[in-house]
Amino acid sequence: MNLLSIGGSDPSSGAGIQSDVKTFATLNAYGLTTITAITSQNTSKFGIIQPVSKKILKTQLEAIFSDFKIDGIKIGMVYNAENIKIIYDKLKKLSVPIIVDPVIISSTGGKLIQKSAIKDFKKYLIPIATVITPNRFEAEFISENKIHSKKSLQKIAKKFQEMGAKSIVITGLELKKNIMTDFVMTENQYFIENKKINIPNHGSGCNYSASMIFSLAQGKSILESAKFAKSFTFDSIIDAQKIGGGLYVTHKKSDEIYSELTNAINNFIEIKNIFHRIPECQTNFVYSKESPKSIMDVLGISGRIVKTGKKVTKVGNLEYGGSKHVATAILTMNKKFPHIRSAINLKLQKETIDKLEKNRFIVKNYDRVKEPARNKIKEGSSIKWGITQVLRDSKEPPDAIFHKGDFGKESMIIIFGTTPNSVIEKISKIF
Ligand code: PXL
Repeated sequence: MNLLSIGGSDPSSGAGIQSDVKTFATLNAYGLTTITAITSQNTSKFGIIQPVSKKILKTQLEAIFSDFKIDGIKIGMVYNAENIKIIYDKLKKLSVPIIVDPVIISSTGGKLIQKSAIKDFKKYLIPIATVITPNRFEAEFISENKIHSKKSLQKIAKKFQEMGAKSIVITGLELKKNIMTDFVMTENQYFIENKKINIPNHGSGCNYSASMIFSLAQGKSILESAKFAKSFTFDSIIDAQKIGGGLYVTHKKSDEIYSELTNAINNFIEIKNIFHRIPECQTNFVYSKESPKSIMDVLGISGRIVKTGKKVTKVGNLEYGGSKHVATAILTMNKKFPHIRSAINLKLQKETIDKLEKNRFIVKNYDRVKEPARNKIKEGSSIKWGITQVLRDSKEPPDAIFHKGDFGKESMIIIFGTTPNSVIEKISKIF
């Protein structure tokens, strides 16, 4: 996925385009940038701003749009009216999600937009916004209204919609003590709440809009994307570091579960002739957090690993909650053997079982035909029932569990391991 950040350069990398590239990388998306202005600032002091020339802004955008397929765009600091018009001109005909983050003042007091540009900001940029993401101050400043009640929030959000923004998220509202609320207005209205974290920081606003464009570009709804962005930003403040002498710089650490599973999936796909092992219902590969509570703690592929002819590819993205069946298998296994956190489902073949046994792996099976009828009705409950049967008298975790199917149900084998790499190691011993 290619995401474009249009904004200012911040040499501390805490905010601006540098921060967005970090956010996109953490999310495993590719980040492209277009610089509107260069600032000199650090974590304690804001220096000066030099906007770029019209020509270099224009040609940066042309360079990007002539070469890359862009899946989503975030607009941050634009600084002046000239820049606004050029950006509008290059973006007005695009049909990708666009987040407009109306940055006005930096956390260290720098003025990130000229007063004279506000009019054009409203005229040109707000109408191209799929979502506009002001914080409380920015919402009040642009709408020229004060937030003092839920009613006034609705009024301001409506005002933004009248200016042309499709949706609005007003972030950072302390409507209740120690709770940070974001107000989301699409066709409907929502409040998203989370604990307040008292870490004065540099970067959280940029983290919010950058992570939200990632989610929108994946085809998620405004509400889902706002929830994702809130949680991402929460983590980025929790993980903030004191890099310099002033404010903490926010940055969400990369998710090791995500990177390890991504690598393992890539390795799996590369195994020679692996298409023979993909079942009709296709394959999922999952990796659970420690002590998972539900499938939402298990990372899996929202689509599947699919075969088309002799080619095997990953369809969909890695998401927590992305798998139901294989995730349920790992949840059931993990309950009894907490160190087992990864699994993959493959086509059941005699050759596979023979090879597993030859390598002295523990292979167990259950009979789906014996599943009580009332259990079968519940979607996804068979796998839980079957694995529970197998584990009832297992002292050690099985490396693989299979069943031979039932009327209309395909047979299947699931290989388990402590990590995706350990699953791949087992597979490489048998294929
Ligand atoms: O967080 C808003 C922001 C955006 N862009 C640049 C910034 C800041 C805040 O400091 O410096 C370049």
